[in-house]
Amino acid sequence: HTTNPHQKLKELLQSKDILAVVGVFNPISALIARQAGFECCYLSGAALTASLGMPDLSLIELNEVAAMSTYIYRASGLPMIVDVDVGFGEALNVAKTAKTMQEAKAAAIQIEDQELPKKCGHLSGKRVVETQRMVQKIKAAKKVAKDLLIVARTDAKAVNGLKDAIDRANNYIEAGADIIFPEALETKEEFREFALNVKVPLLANMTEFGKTPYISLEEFRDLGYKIVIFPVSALRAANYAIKKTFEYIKQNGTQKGILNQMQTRQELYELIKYSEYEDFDKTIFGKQL
Ligand code: PYR
Repeated sequence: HTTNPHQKLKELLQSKDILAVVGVFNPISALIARQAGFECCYLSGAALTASLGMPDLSLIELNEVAAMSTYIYRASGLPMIVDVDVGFGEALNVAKTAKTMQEAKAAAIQIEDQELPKKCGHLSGKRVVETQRMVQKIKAAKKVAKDLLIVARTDAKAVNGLKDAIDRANNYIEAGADIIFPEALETKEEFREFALNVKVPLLANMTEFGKTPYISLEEFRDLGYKIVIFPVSALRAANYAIKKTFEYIKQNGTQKGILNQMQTRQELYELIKYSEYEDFDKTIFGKQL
C-alpha cells in the first residue's frame, strides 16, 4: 500500500461530497467492504467488543484495538476510522493512544467525551466529561500524531441538549479536531441545526435500532454531513447468518440444504486472493503449491 492511510482519507474527503463508511470488526469484513466498492471503513468499538463477546463498556484495551487495526489494514489497504472510545485515559494516555494508532495504520481516530464507563451512544444514562478534559485530550492527540485525523465525538446532546453539543463541538475544533461526530441526534432538524453551527466536516452515525431515525445518504448530504457510518450492520448481519446456519445444522445434521446461502470455496478464494499467493510462490520455487 503506497500512500499512507491518512493521506488517502484526506483525498477521499476532498474528492467526495459524501462518504459512506461501513463498520468492520476483522480483516475479512474489510475485504468484503472493499469488494462491495467501499473506499474507507470504520473499526467500530461496539462491533469489535461484541465480536470478543463483551458489551460496549470500554472493556477493550488499546493494544487489542491497535492489533486489529494493523491486521485490517494489512489485509485490505483501506483507510480506516478507528473508534478508540474515550482514548483509554486522560490526555497523557490519549497521546500514547494516538501515536500507537498512527503506527497501527489508522487514518483517523474517534475520541468521545463520555465519562468511564462509557456506554453505547444510543443508550440512556450517559455522562459526559467537562469540556476542558476533552479539549486536553484532543490537543494531546494532535500534538503527537501529525499523520492522523481526529474525529471528536460528542455525546452531550442526550445529556445536556443540542446547544451544549454545538458549544462543545466548537471548542473541540479550536483544540484541533478535524471532524466532528454529534452522537445520537434524534431528528433531521437537530442534524440540520448542528450542521449550521459547526463548520468542519461532520460525521453522522446511521446505526440500527438506535435513537436516530433512518436517514439516507443523500438526505445526510443535504443536511450538511460529509461522512455517514454504518458501524454495526456487518456484525449484526453476520451474526444472524451464523445463527441460522448453526441452527440448520443442529436440526438437520447436514448443511446440504443451505449451500446456496453460503459463500462458495471459489468466492472465498477470490476474496482472499488465493491465486495471487500461489503465483507469488511459483515465482520463487517455480512450481505449484
Ligand atoms: C461504535 O460503533 O462503537 C461507535 O462508536 C459508533
